Amino acid sequence: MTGPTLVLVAVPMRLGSISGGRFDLAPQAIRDALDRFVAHGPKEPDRLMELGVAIEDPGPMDEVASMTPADAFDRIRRSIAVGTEDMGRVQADRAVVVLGGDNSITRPGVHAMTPDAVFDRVGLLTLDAHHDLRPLEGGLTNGNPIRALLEDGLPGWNVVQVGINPMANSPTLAAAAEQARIEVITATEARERGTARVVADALERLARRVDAIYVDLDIDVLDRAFAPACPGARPGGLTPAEVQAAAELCGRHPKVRAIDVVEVDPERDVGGVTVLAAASFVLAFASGLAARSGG
Ligand SMILES: [Mn+2]
Repeated sequence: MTGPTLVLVAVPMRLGSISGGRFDLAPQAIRDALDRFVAHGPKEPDRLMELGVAIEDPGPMDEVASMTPADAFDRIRRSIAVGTEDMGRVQADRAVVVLGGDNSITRPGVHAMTPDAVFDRVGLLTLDAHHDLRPLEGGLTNGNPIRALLEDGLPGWNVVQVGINPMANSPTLAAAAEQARIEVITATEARERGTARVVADALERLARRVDAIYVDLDIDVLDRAFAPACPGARPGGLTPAEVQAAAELCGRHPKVRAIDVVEVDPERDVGGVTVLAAASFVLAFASGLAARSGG
């Protein structure tokens, strides 16, 4: 057997962003940054050295950069769904890393977990400073993918949000999360209880009632000191080491089919801090995936 496969789906979506920015540049920037880690060599771009994880890269969807979230929805949904499959069947030792792009891509990403838009057995873990529950009036944006998914039929109790910053979300949005019965764990709570423990528990709780888990990793879950390229990052967020541990646990879990890495604008980065952190999360996820083999 060939071992686990990581499928890198580049989604250079940018028009979903409320604040604007070059989120379309992030897939290539993160891809390039992978070469600056020893687990991934530039001479073997299709393999994560030593981990035994093969990389498949269907190539960027350049056209998405000039499309609205509504127009790009089906294109993105299909690419992620296909990435989870080998010869038309979903495989437990395959996982998709969706290289965003802005956070609006989480909606098609979650849709890719179910062929028929029935969400009872689909779980969503967000590592994000924000609820992303803004109103839908005015269209789909990076501020409302979770609101859109609830409207689409995703049960709120299938959603766990880790890393929420209470200073970065209005009380109205916090109330909306509570009303939808979304489980919310703030960055402070995660730090106190141990972020790795919190994420492991969340994955186990979700896995008891769903067949497929999608992870939304908004890099603004990091403290702003670690994520200058994320317009939404604020002081008080998680550290790169905490998010690496979380990403590895996600990669390890057999029900996690896809993780997106979103909200990085490389033009705002300082010293490569954010892009390198994002690349390290891809590698942490891959090393978790490597541990799935033989399962
Ligand atoms: Mn977000």
